[in-house]
Amino acid sequence: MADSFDSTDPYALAKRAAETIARLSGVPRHDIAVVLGSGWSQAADLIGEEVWQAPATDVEGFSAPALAGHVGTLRSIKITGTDVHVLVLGARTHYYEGKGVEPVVHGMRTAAAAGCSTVVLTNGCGGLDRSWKPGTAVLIRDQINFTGATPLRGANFVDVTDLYTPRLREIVQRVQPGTPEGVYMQFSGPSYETPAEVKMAGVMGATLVGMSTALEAIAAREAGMEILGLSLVTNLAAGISETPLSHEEVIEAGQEAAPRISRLLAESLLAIAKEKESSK
Ligand code: 8IG
Repeated sequence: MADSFDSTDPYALAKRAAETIARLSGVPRHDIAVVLGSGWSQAADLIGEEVWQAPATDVEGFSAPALAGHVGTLRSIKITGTDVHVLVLGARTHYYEGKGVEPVVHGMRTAAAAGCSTVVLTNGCGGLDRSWKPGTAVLIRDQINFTGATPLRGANFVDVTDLYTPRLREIVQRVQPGTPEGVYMQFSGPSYETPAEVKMAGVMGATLVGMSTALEAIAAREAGMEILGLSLVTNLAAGISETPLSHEEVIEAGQEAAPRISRLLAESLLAIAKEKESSK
């Protein structure tokens, strides 16, 4: 793809990406965007009927990961029994890849340009609450952007008071009553936190720590979308548990939780879709 963020208006690039998705998928407008983070990828199979899929690199502005790894897949899925079309972003560009903030939020701007009024952001992260065993799904109630970066340019005073839409959290609470809620703090990574940093995060009011989501949420709100955030706690944050963090632990917790959280996400999407249809 010849396009690069150096020479291009990121909003214009997103608009062209959305036009490409509409042309390739044959779906003129999408309604809900879903970003599948660590542990959540199986959910794509439960959402509905797949209309289209392609490697993200077929669409303007979506780059391959910095390091070797699989390219993310873009999917268009029609939620069963509804006329609601979901744009599934199967991988994200992380801030720690060092490409700057615009590639990180390109999916959000593309989703908005594709017609989406709602985005569901999922991730895998560390938890500060000991009662959240690895494998626990937590609703994001609020966030702390601790990256020092922002996707906004200039004097653009976006209101983020209710960044994670209360009504969408209520829908998930009806699907799975008693779902815990937390405050997500995005670190730049790619190292995990030190125990001292986790302690700091707790003092600041965070209960979840990770390396994604917060910058995307800001860009999503700027683009006018309402946001649902779902975190999979794959590990207790450093220093909260007695044992050091291991990547294997993270992968294992994700695999164990996958069927359960995939159902939670699919059922929540169906409930959101039905609400959308009844308010049309
Ligand atoms: I999965 O404990 C996962 N991602 N920053 N800290 C941070 N990111 C994470 C963690 C964690 N676990």
